[in-house]
Amino acid sequence: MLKLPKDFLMGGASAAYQVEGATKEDGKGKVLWDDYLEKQGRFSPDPAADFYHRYDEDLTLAEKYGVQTIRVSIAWSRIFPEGTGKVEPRGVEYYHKLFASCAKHHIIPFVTLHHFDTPLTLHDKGDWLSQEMLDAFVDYAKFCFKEFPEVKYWITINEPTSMAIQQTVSGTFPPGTKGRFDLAFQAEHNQMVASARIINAYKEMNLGGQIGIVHALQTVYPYSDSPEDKHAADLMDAFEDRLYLDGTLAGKYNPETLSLVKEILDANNQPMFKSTDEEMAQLDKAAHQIDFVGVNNYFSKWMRAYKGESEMVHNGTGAKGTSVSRLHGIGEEKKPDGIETTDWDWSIYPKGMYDILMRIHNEYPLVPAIYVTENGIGLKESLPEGATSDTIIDDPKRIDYLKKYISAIAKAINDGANVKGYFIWSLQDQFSWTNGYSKRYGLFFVDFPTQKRYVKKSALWFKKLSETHEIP
Ligand code: BGP
Repeated sequence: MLKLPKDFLMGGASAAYQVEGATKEDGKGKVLWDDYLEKQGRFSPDPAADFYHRYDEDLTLAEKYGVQTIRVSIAWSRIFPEGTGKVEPRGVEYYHKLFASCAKHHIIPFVTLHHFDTPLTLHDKGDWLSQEMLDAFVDYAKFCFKEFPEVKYWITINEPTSMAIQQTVSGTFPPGTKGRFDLAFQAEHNQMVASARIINAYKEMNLGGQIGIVHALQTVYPYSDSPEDKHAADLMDAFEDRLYLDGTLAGKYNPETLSLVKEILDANNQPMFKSTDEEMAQLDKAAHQIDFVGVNNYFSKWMRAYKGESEMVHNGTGAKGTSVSRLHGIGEEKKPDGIETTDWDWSIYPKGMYDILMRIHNEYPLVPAIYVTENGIGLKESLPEGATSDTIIDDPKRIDYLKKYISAIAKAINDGANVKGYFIWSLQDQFSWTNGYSKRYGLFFVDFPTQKRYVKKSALWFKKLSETHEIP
């Protein structure tokens, strides 16, 4: 039986906008999503899991089921409703109460400063493309470091790539721009610079905690052994993984990575992103001080060569087999026969998790530790008729998924990767940015209309693993 190390942390993940609800309460400022979602009319971020009022209930459950650590994010616009300037004391107070509740339940908070929820005022000024946003983010981070000394683990930014690619390439995040690879690369470089400035500032403040960044990392494989398909895989990898591993964990961009990026941009007649020597010095300094990298890995990708126009169809409803992803200048996604997928077309491929952890271990030796900061499976789940508060929701697919992926992590640890913890996405069922409420990931089922919580079988499985460190 595979085992995890004794000091391995078992956790649950969340993000402010996906769990808190209460988007109009206690002086919270608007974020990029509020008006956008209202206009879209598909679903509302309220009530989410009403964590703003029910955090203690969720942390009680978490403690009971062996969750030793949680990922939460601070909603920047609860603290600075306008992004900068005036502080909202009720927002500050809320997070002090949340962290006190964590301490009461012996749960370590890993706190993300930006998880896809830019304050509207700064989004309107260009979001990650604006220098003003970068400076405001550094100020907000420093405020948090001083204000919340009870936090010992900080994450600067969640998934810079997903944010940028969805904002300006696939158009699935506000403002919904499509096909602008140049803007995505610039926004990603800017996020890495902002993250580096924050890591360097945190280290100067000498607060004794740890700090890292979280990346969405998908292992990319060629669809066939042909040189064309292999090259498409290399391009996709540069686009989604390699540039950010280089920038944040090596502190410099490998010339080969840059030439792949340039090839994508040239094919789309778009300019290369800009960087300055001073920014590169910040990246280099941060890569030598970063304490950990967070890996969010759910699925892997297979690429084949493609010469046509870009075409992306997002499966946001769970209608299996409806996703399309063909990117001009990169390639086409095509899964080999026999690869299992979820209803949202995400491949289930634990070897991809093993491969990405080993890649970081082998190719990015500066980073001292890795946490798997998100992994899990979205499923369509419902409350059985006549359910009582003791009803346990059966979720065998989740248990099977977790078993396979956590085994892949254990194997990577045995092979030398310094993976220190695992956070399931997600702690409880939450609101999903582009899927609303029907894609459930939680260890705990949330009946959204009543906000009642129900335990899933995976929570029992998780508890056993957390207590024994043996993968059941
Ligand atoms: C990650 C995000 C999370 C979460 C998760 C699941 O990219 O960091 O915020 O949403 O993916 O994605 P989805 O909700 O689209 O299924």
